[in-house]
Amino acid sequence: GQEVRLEDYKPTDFEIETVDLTFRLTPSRTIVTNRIALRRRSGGGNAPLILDGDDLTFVDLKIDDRTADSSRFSVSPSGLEIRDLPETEFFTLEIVTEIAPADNTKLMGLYRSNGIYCTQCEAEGFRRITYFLDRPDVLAIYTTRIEAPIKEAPLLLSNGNLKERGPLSEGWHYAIWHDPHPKPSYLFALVAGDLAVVRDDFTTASGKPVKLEIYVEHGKEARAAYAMDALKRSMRWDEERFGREYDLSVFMIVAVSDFNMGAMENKGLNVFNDKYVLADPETATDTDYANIEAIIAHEYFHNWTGNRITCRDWFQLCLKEGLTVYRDHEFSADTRSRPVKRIAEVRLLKAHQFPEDSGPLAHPVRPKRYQEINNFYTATVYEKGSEVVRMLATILGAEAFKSGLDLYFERHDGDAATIEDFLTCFEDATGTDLSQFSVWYHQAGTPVLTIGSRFDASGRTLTVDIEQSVPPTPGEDRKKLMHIPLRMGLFDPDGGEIRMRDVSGIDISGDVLHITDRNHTVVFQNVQARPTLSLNRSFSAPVNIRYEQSSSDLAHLARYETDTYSRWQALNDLATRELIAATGATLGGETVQCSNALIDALLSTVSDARLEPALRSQAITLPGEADIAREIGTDIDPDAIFAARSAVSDDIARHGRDAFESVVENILPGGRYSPDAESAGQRALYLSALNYLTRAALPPDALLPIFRSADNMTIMSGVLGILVHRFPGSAGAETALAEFELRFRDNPLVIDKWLAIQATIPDPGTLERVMRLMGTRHFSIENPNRVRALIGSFAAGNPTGFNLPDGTAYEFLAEQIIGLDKRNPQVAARVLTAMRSWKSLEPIRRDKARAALAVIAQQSDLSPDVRDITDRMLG
Ligand code: BAL
Ligand code: ZN
Repeated sequence: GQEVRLEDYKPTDFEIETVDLTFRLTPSRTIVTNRIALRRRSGGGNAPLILDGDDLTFVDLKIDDRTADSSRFSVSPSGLEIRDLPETEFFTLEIVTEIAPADNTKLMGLYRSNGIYCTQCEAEGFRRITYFLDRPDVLAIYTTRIEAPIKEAPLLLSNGNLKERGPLSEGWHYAIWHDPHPKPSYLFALVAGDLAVVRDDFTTASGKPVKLEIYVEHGKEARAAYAMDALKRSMRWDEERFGREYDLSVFMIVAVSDFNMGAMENKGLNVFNDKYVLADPETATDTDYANIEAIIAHEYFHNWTGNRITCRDWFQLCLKEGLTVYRDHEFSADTRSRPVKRIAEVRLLKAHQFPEDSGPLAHPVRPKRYQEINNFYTATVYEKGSEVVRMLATILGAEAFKSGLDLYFERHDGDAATIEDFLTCFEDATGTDLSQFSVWYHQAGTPVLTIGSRFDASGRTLTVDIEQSVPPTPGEDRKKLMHIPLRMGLFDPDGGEIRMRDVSGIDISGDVLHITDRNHTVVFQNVQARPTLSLNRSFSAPVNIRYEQSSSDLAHLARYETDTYSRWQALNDLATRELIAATGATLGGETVQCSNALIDALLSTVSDARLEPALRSQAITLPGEADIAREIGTDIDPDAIFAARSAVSDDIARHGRDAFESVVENILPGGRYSPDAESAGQRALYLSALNYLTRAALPPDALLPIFRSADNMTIMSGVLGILVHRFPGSAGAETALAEFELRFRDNPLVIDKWLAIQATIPDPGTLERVMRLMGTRHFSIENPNRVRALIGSFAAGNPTGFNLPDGTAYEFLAEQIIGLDKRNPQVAARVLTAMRSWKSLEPIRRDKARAALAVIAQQSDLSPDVRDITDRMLG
């Protein structure tokens, strides 16, 4: 592929004002007629018009309604160049192409999912439907006519409002949709097929009625109720919190079973992976419910941050994604528990974005180069992009942040904007210079703050020295200084919080230190006794903190911090330190023991009934094996980490048996299942405690009856996971797996859980199990959810089972990626990123990993997607 560079951006010579599409749908031969009205920009000269295409069969071209002479254009499956265009300012083109939705295995463009015609156009799928200026800064008004056999496709949907529908001859019918809002091609959508609908109504704050419609497969209507509820709450919240109202008379969501992404925010017609729509207590877990709520909200919020204001080019992807993730995080925080949500966000950020930022795939939140844009829908663009917006709110304060965002909505409504446009709004609204802050968008790598502190008892001063640095990342050796908002707290020996203004050797409002220089020294005065520092409270900046802090100081914070997130952070830091030491001990052949400081801190938290159960569950959930690996950083031996973590867990379980038993006996909510955050937290705590008990007293036999009597999927799959992971291959585990399969064999979304649980068994035999499962009727290489559940979970979520020292699992993955790449490059490239941290493995595994990646790289016919990932990983 050709590298695309930010600095080469140039507006188009032509604008497209209107697009009139006609689809005549049949599975293997769909005819698309695309009539576009163009306007020549002044200064364009008589440059040719070059339209993007991908895998298209050209049928016909008319210019101003006259068939074009073949000398005036050149056509290939990947482009249409038209020369000698009319010299008038306005002219029309009518382009006819033929496509085959049934053969479209890439799931980009127009394809078939379970007999349903559907589209996915972001980022560059529209060019697989027709020749077009397929880029986000070309905004046009679309009218879409769909024709199909009534029997096969009684339902015909596209963006905007339905204008007309009626019968045609020979059992066909048509519908015409019109979207009054100018939009880029990536927001185009079409759905046709036979689906059931769930309806509801919404009245906007200014009194406009909106019809809400969720389309699902027949018989699944009841499972859309929670999604509908989440949609209505999202719409209300966006009005109340951000003043954003919906702008069409209908909002539609369609659930399909084959989808590369989670969901897609097409204007007025969101298309969703059915995993993020369908839920009921028997088949969905608490996590599924929370994900549905968050993703419904995310796609809905895109209507303003993404659709009304879109991106000038794909380098600006974070403009819509980072901001929209921030908005959906805030929605969940307002709707559920803010500290619990924050802990989950940081855990996710550290698990996915930090490794990306410290490995071969590191890139800035706004990249400057790409080979394949599909590979930039990353944790950095999304999650770090959201953290950057959060820091902006921290630096400016809530009021000023809101005024900047209001200005952005007002100034750029209808625009294809840039990150510079976005930041300028905050500068203009608040008079703040954000030039240094903007480095967060332009520079890759996780900053490090190295911190030292000295307490002078006689002078009663506390001196804190802070140094910032950013490790080098691919292509960026020298790093610029950043503006890092560091929230900080001080606690006295009795656990009381020292107010910053009472020790005001410095000018500080609230508890935020603004680190802008390489070295920063703060002197606090009138400090009576050596205080304990709490750093990066509420995770105010996505940085790594290097600060030597004693275990007793961490335990002190775990007990007294008033910022609940930071309380958890202290416990987690304490546990991480212990687990790193335990890994070292394991490698040195020593026995592993857990310190009393950690055990006491964990057990007093788990038993503290004043804390919400979700928080107590988060507290006793030790850092995962991948978290420990990330903190160790180099020469990773996953087996040693697993052994160390197991030994520490055993120790905690022995000491905490009474506490865990008491939780298991008392915590579960009574009555009918409800997915609310509080009940979900109780179930999470129950499962965490039960997991520990299997290390202390509970034999595998005791788990089977709990599994069998579960009346909701959270407990059922949770107990199944504990049983299967703790006692792999045991009779109880295999019986439970068989019973689960029998009960849910016709529900693929539930079977995905069954596949994922087995793919993540920490056992050398799991590779063989995964291979065996691939041969069953439950697996299909054609369905992205199945691939992610089985192969994706194995590669990304099973550190010991996947990182076999003999490299056989790497070879297996390479073979799967090569095969999958021929069908669906986007999913293949995504699954392959599981190996992004291969360079931090110990030498034996590292060599095997490199060899497997080299096998992929040697293929001559790789997609640009997999080629790009492989090249960067090996680079
Ligand atoms: N725009 C792609 C899916 C999402 O982020 O909403
Ligand atoms: Zn998004």
